[in-house]
Amino acid sequence: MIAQWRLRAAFAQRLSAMYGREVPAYTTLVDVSREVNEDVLRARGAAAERLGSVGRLTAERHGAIRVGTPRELRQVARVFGALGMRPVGFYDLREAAVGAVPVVSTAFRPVDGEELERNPFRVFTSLLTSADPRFFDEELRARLETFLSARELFPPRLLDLADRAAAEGGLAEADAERFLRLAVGSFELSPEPVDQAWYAALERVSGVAADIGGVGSTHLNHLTPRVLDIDELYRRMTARGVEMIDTIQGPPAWAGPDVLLRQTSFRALDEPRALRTPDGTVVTGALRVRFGEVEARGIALTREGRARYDDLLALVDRHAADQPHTPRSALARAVWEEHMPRTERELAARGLGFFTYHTVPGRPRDGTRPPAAPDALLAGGWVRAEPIVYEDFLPRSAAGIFQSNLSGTGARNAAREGARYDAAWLSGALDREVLDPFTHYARQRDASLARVAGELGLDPG
Ligand code: OOG
Ligand code: NI
Repeated sequence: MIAQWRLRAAFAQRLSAMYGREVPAYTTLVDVSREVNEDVLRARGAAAERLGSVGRLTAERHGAIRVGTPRELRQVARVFGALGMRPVGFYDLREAAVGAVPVVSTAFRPVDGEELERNPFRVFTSLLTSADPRFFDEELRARLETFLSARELFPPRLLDLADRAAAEGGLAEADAERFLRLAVGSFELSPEPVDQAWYAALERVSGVAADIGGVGSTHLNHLTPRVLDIDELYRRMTARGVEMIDTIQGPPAWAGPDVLLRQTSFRALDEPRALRTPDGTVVTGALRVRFGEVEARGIALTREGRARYDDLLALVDRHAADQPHTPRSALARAVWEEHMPRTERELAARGLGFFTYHTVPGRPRDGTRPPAAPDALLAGGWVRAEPIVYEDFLPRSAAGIFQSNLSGTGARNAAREGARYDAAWLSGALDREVLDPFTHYARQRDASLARVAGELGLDPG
């Protein structure tokens, strides 16, 4: 029996090999990431592994895919469910301040700590919001839905195997092989000709709408390795002549603790695709939708910490509007230095970051009773705090990544009322619960505190 986590690791590895064949610049990105990680490990030693072991980091990837209908999304959930990945978080990219995109998204990922350590593979999954009248009028919506209902993204055999893997916790070897082949094959770029006029009609709304609804199958949009020093990676990729997007999304480079997620990408590249022209002939054209992205992960923030992050983003926006000639990164650094805790200790003490707490063995028992509050336990040397890594995504960064890889701006009719898509709607559409990331991190922290309380004999509550 091949357990689910092994299926997940094998799937991630095969997908990576496939994407390297399809998009050779991705291989460069993986090579440069590896070099940067080796250099950082050499320079910083064990400290470099504070947010994840080298083993985990080296294998770590996230993918991004895009689908058209709730039915397709439910099928995706079955395929990823087989790999022990559950939907976590709801991201509404339609509302993004920077360039709205007609999708709502979630991320499929392993949830508990042991599973993440075994293999943290995750997939940012977006669903086209064809019912949102700000993007699609009635006629286009009807055409879109007819087109999408006629396509089959996942072969029935794959879905059967997926259900079996989820029910039984894995698959026998031969079935595992079949499952992996069919699953990877479902995300390959199809050689089927793209209907040029239909693609162009959707492109007028958004390049993402065309990429999703203008073709007869789905494909991996990008695959993202994790790097320990994203600023250095950006410099090295640029030095190699790879054109990167203008910025690194997320928190700025600064001297304080790394939090949440920093991401950047190389620009979408022309890929040869077969196109069916309006007179029916098939020609080789080029479409530009797929890219390579890289990310650095930091400490998960609590709701309060996240609110602080969002406030600081808005503050940086205001400064940037007032000082258009100063680089945004410099403005952001100054804002962070003023408003963000500069140490992990302070991040924990102010309740802004998520940590797990661990009893310090061999602390001299000097007759005093350990205090109850985590902060006092830390200050008194009874416990140490280990950061919880942020395993999720950021809507504004995601919108920035989407947008910077689109050529046109698309069209959104702001006068119309938007269709309601929210986390509850998505749970219903998926027919499984979309987990709330904050609840999940809090649960990890609370379990560690309960353990500490037991070990130190603290009063419960
Ligand atoms: C997804 C863009 C968002 C991320 O890492 O934030 C994303 C897409 O382009 O389909 O992948
Ligand atoms: Ni991504």
